Amino acid sequence: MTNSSLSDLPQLSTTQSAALFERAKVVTPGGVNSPVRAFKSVGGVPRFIASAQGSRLTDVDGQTYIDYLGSWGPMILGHNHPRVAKAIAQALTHGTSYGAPSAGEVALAEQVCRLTGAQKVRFVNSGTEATMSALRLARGFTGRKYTLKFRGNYHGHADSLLVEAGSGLMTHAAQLGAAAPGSAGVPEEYASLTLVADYNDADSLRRLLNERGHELAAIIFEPVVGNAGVLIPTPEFLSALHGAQHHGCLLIADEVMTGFRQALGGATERLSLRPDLWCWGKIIGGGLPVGAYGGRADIMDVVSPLGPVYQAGTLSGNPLAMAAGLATLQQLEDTPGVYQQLDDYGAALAQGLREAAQQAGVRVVVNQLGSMLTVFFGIEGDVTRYDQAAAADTAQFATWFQAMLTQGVYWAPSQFESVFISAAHTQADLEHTLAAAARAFAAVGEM
Ligand code: KE4
Repeated sequence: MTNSSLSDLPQLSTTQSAALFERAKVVTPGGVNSPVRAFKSVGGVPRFIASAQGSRLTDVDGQTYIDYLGSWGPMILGHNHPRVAKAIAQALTHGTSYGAPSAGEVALAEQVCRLTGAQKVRFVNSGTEATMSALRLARGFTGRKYTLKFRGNYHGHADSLLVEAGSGLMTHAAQLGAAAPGSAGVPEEYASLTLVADYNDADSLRRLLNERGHELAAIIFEPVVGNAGVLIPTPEFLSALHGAQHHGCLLIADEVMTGFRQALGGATERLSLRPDLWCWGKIIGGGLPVGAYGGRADIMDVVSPLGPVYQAGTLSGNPLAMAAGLATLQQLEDTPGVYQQLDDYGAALAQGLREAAQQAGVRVVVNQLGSMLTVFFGIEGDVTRYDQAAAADTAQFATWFQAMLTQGVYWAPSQFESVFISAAHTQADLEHTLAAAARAFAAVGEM
């Protein structure tokens, strides 16, 4: 295989995407409804998507891509899975929203409790709503006001959580050369109630718990970090995390990304976690807007209308979204070996990428667990902590991303994100991806 620089790679038409992007920028900040979609850290024209099927996206210029975004996680079955599409279509014949309880909410809540070990669940409309509500609940249940998160973990955009967060904030901070990712508009009074520690630093966590554990309402964490790029927890760190419970501090597993992805029971099952509360999103809605929080009944019963912690939502438990989420979880449960298939693809992709990068003389670290994976550029050794991930070469990543995109592979458009493999990805997809990666690494090698 002759290696080629970027200039030798196919040049795709982006005429329609560019035209839509210009229109969008007139009426929407940055032309997008979520910052990372604007391609600011990787450059070029963000692709406006016309349709999606299985492992493929097709943009408005007719270009089709192997999709490793999967809508940032929800599409674990692949796009437009027939069982999910049929469930939504059937629900639609009964209307779209009632503002009153319906059977689908009960069925999905029962399914989530059965698969995760949660005793009670409350549905909301996004992962952000789930984490925001879970933290309020933890404060209300414990009567304590401080919470703790980890540098580079992202839990959505609630004010108190936009403190040294990952995902788009980390991407944006890297572009600005900022010392720590945060957001304007969050009063320091709010931020001061959120303590920040280093992920995978068990000693510092234990010290902090000994000093301030009695003040903490909760620790919230990503069981497998996706929002600094993928960081895999060490057993020692997970043990130190559970030590929080000895201080009366609740443990909140933010499984918005890992829930029903790392295993049917989420990272909790895969890593034998024992949280007091969980947060879910993405897969739980099967591509429609659903978030949820849940856990111990004695804690959940503090939520209105039973208890004094208020939380509400017009579209919570939406019948179409419940149908999509239930069909997705049922399909995952009814597909023997699906998680082994995802793990096998992830491992083969990771190893193939390492070999292709080595062949091109490009230094990368590939972190992969199950169907989540990140290629960190310009570094070597282990990447288990935020500061190691933050040192990655974002310019090399951007070159690689564009070289992959132009070869029909849609990777996550940021160095500090995970990709998401679906059950619809095939051996042919893997082979095409690795062939494209070899050419993309060659382009990086010529930078
Ligand atoms: P949403 O409010 O975006 O549904 O969920 C927030 C959230 C909470 N917790 C975790 C662990 C998450 O990963 C997320 C959202 N993930 C990002 C991707 N890194 C969503 C993509 C985006 O912001 O556009």
